[in-house]
Amino acid sequence: MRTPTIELSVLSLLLAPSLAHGQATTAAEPIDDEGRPAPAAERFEPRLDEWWQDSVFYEVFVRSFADSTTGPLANDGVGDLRGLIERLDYLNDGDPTTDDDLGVTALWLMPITESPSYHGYDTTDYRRVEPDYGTNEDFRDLIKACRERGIRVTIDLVLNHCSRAHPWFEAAASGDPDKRDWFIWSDEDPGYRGPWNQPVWHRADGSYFYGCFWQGMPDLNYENPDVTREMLDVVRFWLEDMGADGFRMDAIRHLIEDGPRQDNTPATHAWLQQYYACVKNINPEAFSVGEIWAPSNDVSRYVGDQMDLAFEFSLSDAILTTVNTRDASPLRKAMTTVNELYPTGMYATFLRNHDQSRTMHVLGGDVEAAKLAASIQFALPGVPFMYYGEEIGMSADKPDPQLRTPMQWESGPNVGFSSAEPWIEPKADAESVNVASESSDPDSLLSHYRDLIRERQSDAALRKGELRFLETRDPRVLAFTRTYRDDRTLCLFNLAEEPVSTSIRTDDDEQDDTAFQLAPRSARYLRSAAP
Ligand SMILES: [Ca+2]
Ligand SMILES: [Ca+2]
Ligand SMILES: [Ca+2]
Repeated sequence: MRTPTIELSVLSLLLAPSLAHGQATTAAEPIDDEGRPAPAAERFEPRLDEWWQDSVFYEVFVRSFADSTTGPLANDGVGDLRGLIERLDYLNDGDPTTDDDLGVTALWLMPITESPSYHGYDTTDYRRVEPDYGTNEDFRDLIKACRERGIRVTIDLVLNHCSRAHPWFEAAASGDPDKRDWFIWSDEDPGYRGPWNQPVWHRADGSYFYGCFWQGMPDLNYENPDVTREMLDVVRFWLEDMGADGFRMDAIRHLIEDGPRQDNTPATHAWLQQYYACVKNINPEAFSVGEIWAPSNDVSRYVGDQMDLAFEFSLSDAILTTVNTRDASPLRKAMTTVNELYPTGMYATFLRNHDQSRTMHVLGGDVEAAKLAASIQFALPGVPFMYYGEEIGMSADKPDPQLRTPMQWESGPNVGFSSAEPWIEPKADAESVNVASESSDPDSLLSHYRDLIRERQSDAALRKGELRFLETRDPRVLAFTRTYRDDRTLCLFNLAEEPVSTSIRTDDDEQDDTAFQLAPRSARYLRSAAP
């Protein structure tokens, strides 16, 4: 095994005061036999007072959210930061007395830095806003507008790889000795393939470079302290100079390879521990959520000293499976595992993201099923994330660009997204599935999401409470309590398409079951004082 070459001396200026902060280092951590940190529940207590524990996040693909109506990028069929600012009142108008806004309190912007691709996951400049989206000044204006509404802003940070057209890689490929070792080279083709059997070694002029995802995205070499120093300064730049509140960390299980072992390596965990200390030293309130698309047992090892939260992919699949099969057991099984591996709430819940078929597609176009899935997600522990358009029930399947089509603001050819022809054709269901028609309909999915978000934001037990499953003796009924200090909320879900009568022992101290009548495909949150 190669030794991690992250040199503390390189980072010492950035890191030194973080030891006083208390989150940076833990001596003598439990380590598994592969040299990895133990799951977070074995190492950390819950941190329920952090701001993200009270947040609802909304994932925005800027290119498809809203085209601006004034300014240099207006009406060109491409979404931009000014367009997003114009639509912020839809997300949260900052006025607690109105309830016709969605009520989200934080954004995750998919990559916004300069890139030759439509999606932006291959940047050519880590410090410059993509010109299609605006300028760095536009980003600062977005931050200001969001602050006024109580919205935090996190951005996608893609550390693992950049664009093959990045000047760093072009210099490296041409043999520039300053940049050659910023990437990973081999004179011969090492011959092995990647974690999903993809080719990872790509030919460039007489040698081979490593690119985990594809030949257009070379991996950066995080065993080179110059790369580490540069990228930690990128982190500092976005937090300090640009005013971002944190990062959604793309593909972090792939950061540092150990030959053919290419994910979840001990060196990756060690690097991220240094990253985390650096971030908290810059700003103790700065936030990191990790994308580790892997089983819960692997994901949980990143939380607490590398990431604040990580996306719980297994749990998201289990929510949708439970709704589709009308059977509570997949969700119970996944959530029991999650409870064992993470401190309460230290993961991110979601239904689908920009890489996955949309929820409405997975649920066969059933609006009541989509409401139920959202009701389950917002009743679970963990910080909820939602992907743009999910709240109105946009439906889409792969390929990826179809998952990222224009936000459907209204009916009509350009769906209210732009006055010009959009960069990609909007989905045909925009005629009926759109913000304008659902806003005024109290039975719409959008109204349901607005209510759910307000319910959660007004109930500390739903946000922070420990979860305990209740026995229902009926697989069609999902029941659990959430308890936080003196508050308890009983959450009941009828997964079936017919009314269900059920009796549930809501507390061990009680002598008798309580009878409940549950409407078809329904959710109920019942608040009480903790016993
Ligand atoms: Ca535009
Ligand atoms: Ca409001
Ligand atoms: Ca890598």
